[in-house]
Parts: sequence; structure tokens; C-alpha cells
Amino acid sequence: MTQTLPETSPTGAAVRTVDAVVIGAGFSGMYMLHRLRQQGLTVQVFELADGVGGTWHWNRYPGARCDVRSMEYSYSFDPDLEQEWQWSEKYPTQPEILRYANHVADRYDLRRDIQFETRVESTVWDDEAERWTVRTDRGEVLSAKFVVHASGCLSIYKTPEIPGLESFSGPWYHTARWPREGVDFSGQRVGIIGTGSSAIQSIPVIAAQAADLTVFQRTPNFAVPAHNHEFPPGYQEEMKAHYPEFRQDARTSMLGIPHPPAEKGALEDDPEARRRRYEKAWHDKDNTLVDLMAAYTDMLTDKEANDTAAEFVRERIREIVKDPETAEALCPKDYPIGTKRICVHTDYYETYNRDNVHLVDLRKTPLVEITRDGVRTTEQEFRFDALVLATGFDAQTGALTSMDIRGRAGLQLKEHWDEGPRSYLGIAVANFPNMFIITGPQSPSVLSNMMVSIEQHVEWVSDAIQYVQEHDLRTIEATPEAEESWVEHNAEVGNSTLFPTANSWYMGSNVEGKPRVFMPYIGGVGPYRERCDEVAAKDYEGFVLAG
Ligand code: NA7
Repeated sequence: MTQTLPETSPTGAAVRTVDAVVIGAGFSGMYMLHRLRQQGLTVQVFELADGVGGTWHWNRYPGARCDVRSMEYSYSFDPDLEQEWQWSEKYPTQPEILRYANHVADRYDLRRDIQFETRVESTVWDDEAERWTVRTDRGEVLSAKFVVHASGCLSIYKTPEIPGLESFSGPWYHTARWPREGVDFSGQRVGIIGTGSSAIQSIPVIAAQAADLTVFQRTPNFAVPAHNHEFPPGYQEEMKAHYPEFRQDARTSMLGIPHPPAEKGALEDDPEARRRRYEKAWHDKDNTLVDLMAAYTDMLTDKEANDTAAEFVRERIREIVKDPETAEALCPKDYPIGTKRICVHTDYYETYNRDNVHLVDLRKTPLVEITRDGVRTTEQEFRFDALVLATGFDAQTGALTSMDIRGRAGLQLKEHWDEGPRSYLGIAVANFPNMFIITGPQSPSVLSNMMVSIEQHVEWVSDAIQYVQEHDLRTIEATPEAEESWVEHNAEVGNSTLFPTANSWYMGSNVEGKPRVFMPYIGGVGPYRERCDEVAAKDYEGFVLAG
């Protein structure tokens, strides 16, 4: 399908021509803008929010923190930036990360090329002009040689699939759209649906404030203690003195978080030695969310090995939670540990020992509806003054499939991904020339320290764009064969692990009707980077370069 570019937009404004449109001003979009501008391109960034920060702009729920340590969840591209910025504690809070994002926007004067409060409605490839036509909800039309989707992996939030939300007479809040001014739950009866990471972080904080908190749990999660703390004097300076080596270790690691490689399988250690390892991963104040799973080589490939760590965590839950029935309900039993994102908690399990906190096990008494006064399960109606929905996201593909993205001959990305995402390296899609995705499905993305993966993708994409420009090329486009073989490789690596045995958002199984496919790439951040570098070194092997 050829779509002729109009000379004026529907509002009568002239069509604006830029080299690149970047969608999203989170950490991906900001760095993308910085790089492309340095390369001399004209760039327009569109962002739905009224500020930078992406996920950290929206997710302002009580207790929101990153579950990767602050000093590694930060940009490494500018040594001056990483030396000058001071983090205050092990796991940064949402406000601190947002301050950092704003600092970056100021430092590199990014805002002048970001248009806020604007939704990109469509990006359509014009076969004749060999450019993208980008339309926004403000009626603007742009013509761009390149489009970079930096719209995030967890941006389209979902509400529970039960009727009645609109009939609830009190206020309800989704963790991913928390009011900027905060919420005062003092004296209130509050219900929260969901027990993923957002709920696990917010429940202890809400419980300390509300008169009464009822948690509706469908699937319990494994959570390890955060041991969050302010940095002791000298710690940060010491880390900064070795930043280059530390960053390099992160880039070549499996998950973007440096960790010594495991040496043997879990069952090769005797039970006592195994316990000591798990105890260390649990109690060490500098632990990370990967320590437990990285203790042995086969934790994510061998169910028996995995069971040893899962049982260790269940024992800790039974130790902490005093009411045996509540403890049992909080113990995950029907999926291997690590196949749903492990949560990092501060007093989550301890919170169930409070008199004002109640757990409702939806496996026993499923939700039926939200009523005017609260929530009804198959057993009873619960009355609330306020409701919190911590019900997650249409992850990884949602932001892309909810936009009208059309490539060659009008092919819709949503159609192309009907049976699950298809991409080459999680960066490019066949029949969608000059289009790139930052941390797209089939790249390590959500299975890694996002900052490491974001920087790797932004740098790879900006290098590819520079290559196209310097060689006077018109288009760069993944071949269908390269895409097919990457899709197969992704599935093969994913299927060699325990991940597909869980109903997780990695599998798309949290969204009704979404194809059940393991989406992120589990081959490891370091090996993946090598593969991408090899593709670039071979003059973009697997891509057609035209011009
Ligand atoms: P998650 O991890 O997707 O958690 C969503 C939670 O909401 C999870 O416990 C779901 O249960 C539950 N849920 C969703 N829909 C329903 C319905 N209809 N009824 C009952 N319970 C429901 O999202 P988060 O925001 O917590 O975390 C996302 C990521 O952000 C996290 O992994 C970190 O990487 C940062 P389910 O498990 O589907 O049975």
C-alpha cells in the first residue's frame, strides 16, 4: 500500500520533516535523543506524560523502588555524569530515580526536542517516499526517515478482568497511575488486588497507614529481603573509583548485574552446603535479586535443583508469618522460583503479622465483581473506602501493539505479531524498514538490568543509523530469514529453561487473548551483546541495506 504524504496536517499545519522520531522519553528515549543529536540528526521525541522518566514518571505508588541497586541502575555513557551524581541508598526510591532522570534531561538540554503530553497515534511507512509518516493526537503530521520506539516494556497497565470497577463508589488507584500528590489512607478500609512486585512494595507502606488492609491474592510470589540501607561513608567513592571495571562486568554478565558465575549444579552440593549458600543470598546486606538464582548453574533448567531454592524460601515465609494458614497461602507452590519475576521486599511477609492486614486467597474464593461498596468473591462481599489495583501490565508488546504501526504494503505490526512477537534481535522487524525498538521483545530487556540493556540498544541503533547516513543509504531492514531464525533461536533458548512452565507476564499469560509465548531473550546480556556486535561488524548481517 502506498500512502501519499499530505502536505498539511489535519489541523492545517505543515507536515514537519525530521530525521528521526523517537517515541517515549524514559531512559531509552532520552539517551536515544542525546546520541542522535550528537550525530547531527534532527530529532523529535514525543512523550505522553508531562515529564521525562517513563516508568518512573508513572509508577508513584507508596514504597516504589527499583529492585536493581542504584549504582548499577544508572547511565554509564558519561563518566562525568556517573561521578557527579550522588545516590543515597542501596535501592533507589521512585522520587530519587525521577530526580536523576530530570537531572539528565537538564544536563544534556534534552527538553527542547521533547514534546510532552502528546500521544503518537500512528507510524505508517510510505513505500514511495521511503519515510515514516507519524501522526499525533494533537493533529500533527511528521515525515521521518527513522522511527525509534522507546515506549517501554511495562507501560500499558491493566485492570482486573472482572466487571464492576465503574460502579465502585469510592476512589480507586492503579499502582501505575498513582496521583502525584499521593494518597492519604489514614483511617480507611483499603482493598488491594494483586501480589506482584508493585503490591509487594506498596502493601507494607499502605498497611502502616490504613485502618484496615485486605489483600486479594491470586498467585503468591517469591520475594527476597531487600536489606535496603543508606550508603555507609566512603562506599560510593570506593565504587566510583572502580566504575569502569564494574560497568564492564555488568555489560558482559548474564543479567546486566555483575555476579561470579556459578560453578556447579544445586544437587552437586550437599544439603548443608546448599543451605549455607542460600542463607548468604538471603541474609547478605549487599545481596541482589539475582543471588539466589545465580547460586547454581541449573536453577532455571532443572526442576529438582530449582525446588531446593523454592523450598528454602517457603521455609523462610513459614518462619516469618505467624498464622500458619496465611503462611501457607503465601507460599508459591505451582511454578518454579525465578520463572515469575522474583520480588525484592521490605517487611512484606512481616506485614501479615499485623492485626489490620488480611489475606484473601483467590484460588479458594475467586473474585466475582467489584461492587458499589467493595469487592465480591464467591464467598462474601468486602466493603472498602478505597481500592488499589496492582494488577500489572500488558508487558513487552502492549505499547507497540496498541499503536497503529504499519510497515511495507500496509502490514500492521499487530497483525504480524498475531501469534507472538517476531523480531530480529528484538531490535528490528522484517517489512518495517528504518524502524527500531529499544529493549523490544526477544531481547534481554526485562530479564536484565534495564539500564545496561537500554544503553546497549541505544548505542547499537545509533551506530546503525550513523552507518546508513554515512553510506548514503535509504533503508535498513531486517530480512524475513534473519527474523525467522532469531524467533526460532529465542524460542529454542526459552524452551530449554523452566520459564515456559509458569503463567507469567514474560509469557503473556496475564492478558486474556494474548499469545502464550516466552518473550524476552534468556541467552544472556553478554552473549547477546556479542551477537549484536558481530552483526554490526559484518556490515549488518541479516539486514538489507538499500540505497
Ligand atoms: P505483575 O507482576 O504483573 O503483578 C500483577 C498482580 O496482579 C499479580 O499478582 C496478578 O496475579 C494480579 N492480578 C492481575 N489480574 C488479576 C485479576 N483479574 N484478579 C486477581 N489478581 C490479578 O505487575 P506488577 O506491577 O506488580 O510488577 C510488574 C513489574 O514491574 C515487576 O515484575 C518488576 O519488574 C517491576 P497473577 O500472578 O496473574 O495470578
